[in-house]
Amino acid sequence: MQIIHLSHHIGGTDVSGTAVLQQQNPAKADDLQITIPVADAHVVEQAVTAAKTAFAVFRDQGIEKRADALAKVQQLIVQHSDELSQLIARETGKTFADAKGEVGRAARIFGFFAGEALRIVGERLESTRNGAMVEVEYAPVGVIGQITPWNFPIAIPAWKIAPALAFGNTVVWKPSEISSATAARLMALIHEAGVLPGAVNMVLGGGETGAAICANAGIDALSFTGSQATGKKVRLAAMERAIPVQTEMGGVNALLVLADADVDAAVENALNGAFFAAGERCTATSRIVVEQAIADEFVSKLVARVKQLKLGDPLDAATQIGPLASPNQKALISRQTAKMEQYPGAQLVCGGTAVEMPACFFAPTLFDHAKADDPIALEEIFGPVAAVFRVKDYAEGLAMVNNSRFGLSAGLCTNSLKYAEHFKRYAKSGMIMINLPTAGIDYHVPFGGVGASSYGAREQGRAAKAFYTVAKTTYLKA
Ligand code: UN1
Repeated sequence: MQIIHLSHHIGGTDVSGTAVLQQQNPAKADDLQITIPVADAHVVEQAVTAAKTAFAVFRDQGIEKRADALAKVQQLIVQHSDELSQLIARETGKTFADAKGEVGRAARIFGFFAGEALRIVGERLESTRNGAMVEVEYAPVGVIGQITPWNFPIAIPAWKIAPALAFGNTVVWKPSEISSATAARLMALIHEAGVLPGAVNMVLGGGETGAAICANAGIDALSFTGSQATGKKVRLAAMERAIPVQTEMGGVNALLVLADADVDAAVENALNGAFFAAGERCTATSRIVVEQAIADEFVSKLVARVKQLKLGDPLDAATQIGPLASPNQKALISRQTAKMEQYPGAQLVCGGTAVEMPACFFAPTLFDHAKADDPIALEEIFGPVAAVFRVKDYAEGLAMVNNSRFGLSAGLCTNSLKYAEHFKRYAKSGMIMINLPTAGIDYHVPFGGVGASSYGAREQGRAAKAFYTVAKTTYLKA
């Protein structure tokens, strides 16, 4: 059994505290034990002070220095890729292969924003008043409070921390208590890369630590990815203090499969979206909406593929699906699935709560004949559980896709340009996937949803500038 004691990281140094929280390997309890201190308002205040002090220096250090430091973080992540991926697998249950992909993505995000630091483009215009000019520059916001989830334990921190730094901000970051060891390794690499001490500060803990960040008067903007309930708390705290906020939450994402689609390819898209990464992606497919004409063929092919999925130790190269991230997650997904099983209408076709699974594993579960008001249509299930909704045609399918207060990612499988164009225009969603799984996004383009899925400016790609800068308008007369 390996034991890892974690510390906060404030102003360039590790700050220890009494271990309160714990995380174990969700695949096997005797492998790894991580102990985590909890930052209270006082520790958070120290971190905010360090970030404020660093901001005064960091914003004027020059864009080349920032770019170099971000590029160095990229290089260090690549160098430590195997070690980081193993830790992610052991800490969160993500498969080693998925973790490797995520670590690579995190590295590239730092690389992308190293470039962005060098092109913070402003504008210069003539004033409407003769002889005067107007300049618009994009200045840093200040100290950004960031709260990140466990399901992408390195990529999501990367897509918040890298743009914050690229545009000259400093950071107080609280990672999830389920992925704090991975966070601590990233923090150490950021430090090793030569980023100014205090520019990124990491405070560990659970909900109360997050609340202390949100309430701290020194925080200038808040960025959050996680649950609906916590997202709402973060937004309300930001409203109270009138600071910018972005919250990325879940979705009840739908994949619409039309009768003219390549059925085998559509099955693979559904399989990937619904079950890969054990369904623990905010972009995962939980509603598979299928045109009646091909529904029997589609469901039997999908069930055959689900039954072939190999569950096992995340470190084993043959494993396709690891465990859920924690006993709490397993209890939650079990409760939600049981609710579906008891609901009249939908039929369980594979998996389900009756299948006994060791540790935090949960059987990939599929329902058929679900209806618009089934529980799975209403609330996100952050696990390997999905339902097929049968519809008579495209119009009914699109209405079913849009029958949600969420709207993060919506997929369509078709060979028809007409339907693809229509779907792109009328699906109520921030991201549209044509003949691709609903999950699996690029880092150089905007990411985010509509409705209850997302709030505030988009993340990632060049869109990140909108959140991490403030437009400053100067009127100038010589
Ligand atoms: C992906 O689908 O590749 O928490 C990423 C999440 C999202 C990221 C999805 N913010 O699952």
